[in-house]
Amino acid sequence: MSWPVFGNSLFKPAPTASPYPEGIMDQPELLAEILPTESRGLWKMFHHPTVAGQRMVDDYHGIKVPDPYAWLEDPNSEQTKAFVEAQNKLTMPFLEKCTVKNKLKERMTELFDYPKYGCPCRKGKRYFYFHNSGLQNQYVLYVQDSLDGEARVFLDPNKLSEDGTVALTMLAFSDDDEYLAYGLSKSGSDWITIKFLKVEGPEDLPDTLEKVKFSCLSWTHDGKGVFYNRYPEQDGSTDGTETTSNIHQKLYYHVLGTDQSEDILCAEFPDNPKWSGGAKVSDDGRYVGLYIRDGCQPKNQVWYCDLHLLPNGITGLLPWVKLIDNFDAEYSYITNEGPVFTFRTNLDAPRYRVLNINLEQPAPSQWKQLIPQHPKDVLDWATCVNYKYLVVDYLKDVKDILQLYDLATGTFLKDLPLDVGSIGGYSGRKKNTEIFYKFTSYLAPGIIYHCDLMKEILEPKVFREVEIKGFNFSEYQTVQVFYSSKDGTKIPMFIVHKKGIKRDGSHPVFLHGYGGFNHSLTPCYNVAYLIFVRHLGGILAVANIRGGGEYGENWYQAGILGKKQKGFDDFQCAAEYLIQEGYTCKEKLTINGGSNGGLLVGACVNQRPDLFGCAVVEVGVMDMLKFHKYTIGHAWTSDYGSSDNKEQFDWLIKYSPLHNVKVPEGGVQYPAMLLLTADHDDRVVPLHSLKYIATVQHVVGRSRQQKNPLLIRIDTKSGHGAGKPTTKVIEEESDILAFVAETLHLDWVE
Ligand code: X98
Repeated sequence: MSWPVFGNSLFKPAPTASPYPEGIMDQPELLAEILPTESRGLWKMFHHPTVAGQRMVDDYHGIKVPDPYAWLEDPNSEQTKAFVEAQNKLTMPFLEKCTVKNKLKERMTELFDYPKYGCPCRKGKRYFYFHNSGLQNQYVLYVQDSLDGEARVFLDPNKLSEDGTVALTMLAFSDDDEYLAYGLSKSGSDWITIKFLKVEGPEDLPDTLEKVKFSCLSWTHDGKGVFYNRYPEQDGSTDGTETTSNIHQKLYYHVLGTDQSEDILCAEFPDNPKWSGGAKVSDDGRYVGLYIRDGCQPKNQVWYCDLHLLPNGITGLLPWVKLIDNFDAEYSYITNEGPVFTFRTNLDAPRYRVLNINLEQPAPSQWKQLIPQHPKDVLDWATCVNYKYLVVDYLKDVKDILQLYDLATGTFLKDLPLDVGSIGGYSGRKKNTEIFYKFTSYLAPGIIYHCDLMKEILEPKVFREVEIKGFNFSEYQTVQVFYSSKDGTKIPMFIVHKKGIKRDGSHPVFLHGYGGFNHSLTPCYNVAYLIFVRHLGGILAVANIRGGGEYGENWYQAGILGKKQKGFDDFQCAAEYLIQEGYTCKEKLTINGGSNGGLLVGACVNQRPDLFGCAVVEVGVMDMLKFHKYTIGHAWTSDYGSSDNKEQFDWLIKYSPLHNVKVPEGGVQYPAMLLLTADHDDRVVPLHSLKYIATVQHVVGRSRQQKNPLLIRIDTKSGHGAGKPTTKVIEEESDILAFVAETLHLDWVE
């Protein structure tokens, strides 16, 4: 039996020697001819390369599903390399020749060039903070002896590569603040190398830890060493270009001054290869907690070990005590007072609450609630400061609220002032008497507040405010609307636009979404969004669709697994709302998302090609039948399910972007599409985008009605997004907006 969506039309005759893109690869001179020679309009004569499919068919529960571009799953094959080259040879000149590309890049560079600061963090007698002077590829770590003292460069990742592709991705100071362990990632990969510094000096230490990924980094308070996670040796490369599944992660302890080969294995889960367990040494240094995850769901087990009960220190697998030995709920460590541990949990509380568990009376009946679940708002995070306070962040209709509570009693003490937007940074530790927090929003690059908790009157003061020259924020506004989705559910959406616009359906809209993994899209500053609004006369819309964490676990559960379509409906209804309300028309509407949001955009294009003028898919998950086979993809089955299960296969095949590409009826075109991926994306491996573009170009691109371009941009020395150097961000964002402007015929507004 074959799945009805697939006829044999996907197959071309099986290639004899090489399944290269035909035509283009055989006749390089043709390439010059088919590329646009003038900037606007000529792309309508554009031909996508035809790519040979192979007669690969997979069998899922008795259902035959063709996979003609399975050969693109090998990143190292000559065929795949040739495919990537051929696609880039089409896309890059197209993007270069877009009318407004140069203006976009120039303005993007100008607006990125402002001093950016992270929150200072007190470490012993010093303060540390991240700072980017404007266009530096990576933030630099600075140190100062007092808040108004001279700032000195402490660690500058820009010195570690010519092109800024080495990024500092994690930091952990020892309890006495004498040592620093830090993680470096190359070319955007999730793989990390951990290095060490003596803070005084600073002085580089020889210790180097490799094969580290998805790791904790936590010092024992004796300063002897750190807990971290690593994966076993694997065949082939370990640089982020491989697709090998990440399983059997283990927890190790590294003693400073020793070789990694001597590291002590502290926890492993041989019967549960997908589990991952990060360790955290408690605030008082007495215990080490093991927080075990199975996938990406907001649920974990909690094991612990009393380090005082190890007469010879850490010498092998730790004698773990299982405090929580099931995945019924999530327990995030906040702090502990002796054996009384304070957790943020969603146990019987989909909007989360704070709970005390005494290790000496661990039965659930003995657990004590410290802060109850809020009737509406989501308790997003909580942390301890000045020994006696809890700083608690709530999400209220997708905006952050910051409050202070008493740790001993759970009593509410006061609100910490915050404008309408998000917390874009926080620092403060139990043993510190002060906190810093950063406010950000679509029209606010960042205000850092400082609050000394030793003062009688707790009054946060503005510590640093960023000023952007040459942009008048007062001409713009952000509104939040609540529109109805297909089933009547009200969905929040932020809309950012110039004040006083007429709702005459004429404005270009850039509609962004994510909708998964309990992740909330709260308002934050984004230069590219601003440029779209200011110089392309556009409107930014961010829809907080189901599957995200915006209203807690219920909102998340309402848009995952068998209900994934709900999030797609929400997004399509956002588009319809924006059209109905006169913000835009479908010809001027771009949809965009990355990662799980790329899946969202891919699924929506297949389902409603008529509704959008342009679609930009960044690092998307496009093959829903095979995603779990590559790198950390197995962890996403908690959101998606897996094609290995018949019922879940039935959900996935219905919306998988790769498996639902078809020529629309009634002369409708696919919107102009730009896909983006990168060679070191080991979070969502590039094969998703490569197979999808091959399919969409073959099935849709060859149809007579399809005039809109269907392109892919494949970057090098780049990954899923984290640690991307500023140069690459500017180039990529300019390319995206150039593509949108070119394909939707948007003029530059001076
Ligand atoms: C992930 O895949 C998260 C990946 N990941 C981590 C870390 N730990 C993990 C433990 C188990 C499984 C995955 C883990 O990043 C981690 C630990 C310590 C420090 C830093 C990281 N995510 C999903 C993703 O990237 C959604 C958000 C997180 N996706 C890509 C989902 C679909 C597309």
